[in-house]
Amino acid sequence: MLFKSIAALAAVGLVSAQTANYTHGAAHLKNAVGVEAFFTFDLTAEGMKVDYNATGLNTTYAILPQVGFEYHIHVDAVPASGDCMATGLHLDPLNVGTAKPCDPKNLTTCQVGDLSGKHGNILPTADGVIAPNSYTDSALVYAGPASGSILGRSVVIHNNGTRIACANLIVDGYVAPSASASGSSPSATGSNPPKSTSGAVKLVGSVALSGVIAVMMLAL
Ligand SMILES: [Cu+2]
Repeated sequence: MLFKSIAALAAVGLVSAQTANYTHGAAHLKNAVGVEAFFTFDLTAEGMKVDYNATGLNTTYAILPQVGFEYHIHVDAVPASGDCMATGLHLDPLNVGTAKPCDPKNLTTCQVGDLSGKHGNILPTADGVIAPNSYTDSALVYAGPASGSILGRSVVIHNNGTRIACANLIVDGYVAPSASASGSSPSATGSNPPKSTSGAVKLVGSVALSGVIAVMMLAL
């Protein structure tokens, strides 16, 4: 038990040391038919503060206006071609999958990248203007790219499943690895984490699991 406690402490320490490196990211999505959206991701003491606003998301454009637009963090960056289909799946480091719908009241049922599942779809408006919106999501982290980090990812907006707009999440100070260097960790700071920290990042990536760690520590 003592070893577990020390390991948990060490893991948390490593994660906070890493996340201190990056604090701000932004994604600017734009498509050919007038959809434009701005997302920012700011690391705060409470978690990742997400802000967004958009234009072009009108009720005519939405196939299902009452459902609105879904949006997610996808694992892969948008290629030079701009093809949103090339961004891969939702960021899902805990392998939650999509078999069960995301229940915002139980975040363990939600993929980390399923932002609209956790925080609500973007509902279209008559003029397409989406007023500024904001929330904090503590599952989103800036950490090693092999983990559940949002570094090097993309933001994708869907309309009834179709990927209508996407853009890379550009994080201040972060340089994405080149395609040929996949598997190696890029480092703007020289503080590459050892591979073993990825499990720890996944753990603290979830509010619920963080709670489990806290309870475990109390029990010791
Ligand atoms: Cu998506």
